[in-house]
Amino acid sequence: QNCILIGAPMDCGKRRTGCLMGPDAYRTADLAGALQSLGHKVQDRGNVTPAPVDPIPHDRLHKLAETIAWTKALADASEAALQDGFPIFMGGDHALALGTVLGATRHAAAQDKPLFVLWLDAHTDYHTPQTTDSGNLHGTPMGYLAGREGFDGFPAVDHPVPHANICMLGLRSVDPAERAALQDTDVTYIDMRAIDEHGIAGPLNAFLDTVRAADGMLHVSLDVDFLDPSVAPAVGTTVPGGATVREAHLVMEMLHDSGLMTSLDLVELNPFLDERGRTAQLMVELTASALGRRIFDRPTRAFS
Ligand code: DIR
Ligand code: MN
Ligand code: MN
Ligand code: MN
Repeated sequence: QNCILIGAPMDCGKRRTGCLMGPDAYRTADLAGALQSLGHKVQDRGNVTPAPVDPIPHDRLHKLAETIAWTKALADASEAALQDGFPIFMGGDHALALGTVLGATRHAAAQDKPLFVLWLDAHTDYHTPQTTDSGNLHGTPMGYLAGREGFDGFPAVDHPVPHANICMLGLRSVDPAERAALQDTDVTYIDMRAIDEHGIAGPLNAFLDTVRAADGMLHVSLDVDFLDPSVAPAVGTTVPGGATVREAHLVMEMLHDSGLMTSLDLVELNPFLDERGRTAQLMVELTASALGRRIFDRPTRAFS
């Protein structure tokens, strides 16, 4: 693959700062080297810089103007990178997906292909600027990309991601307004209980089958808090009861085997909260699994 690393040190999607250090933590943990060792070509395009803005004072929403500027800049960077290879966005908080996935919707529309989104997160991030209680816009990208109303000032989403093309995996913190809005849609939501009951492979395979059947493109957005905080502490919004290291690797390995993933976000890493870079290191290892790292090739043999 032609891997294109893009730094997105976006830090305005929530109040607690530190995600701006994420891209350099991934560089320090040698994400590029991990991918090169798998035989990939890797180009680091450096960090995206949004246009300077005058702040828009708002009684509830945090850093609205900055978030809009990032959305525009990242959408352009994402659309351009998708023409050249496989983009990996090194965040930055999850508000960056407002832009990276918007770019992917434009690219997919130009290719005349449907876009699918796999959202690996404790949270659904399905708010609108009206429904968010926190005012933190990192809680809104899935709402925006699915075409919900109320994103005044943001670029128009001309090709919203159909709800049936969205799979959310790892959920365990859903705000009441998000829950009410999502229950009426055909989003595939796989919460932690479903994972407890069925494991990850079955539900994920079912989703990947629909992507394959539609000949779709697949954007994957990996929030650090998808993982259990005991293994990935460097995130502002820790929620106990998350995915284990092996569950997360399995997701990544299955994504690689599917051959369907066309772009990837690594979001919400806050290196300021980390213990000696361990979360950055784990995220690098997961990304390597998503790009082909294997313990052994499969299948080794039939077990039953
Ligand atoms: C949270 C979003 N529901 C909010 N949380 C996070 O602020 O509206 N998303 N951290 O990943
Ligand atoms: Mn998130
Ligand atoms: Mn989250
Ligand atoms: Mn909330």
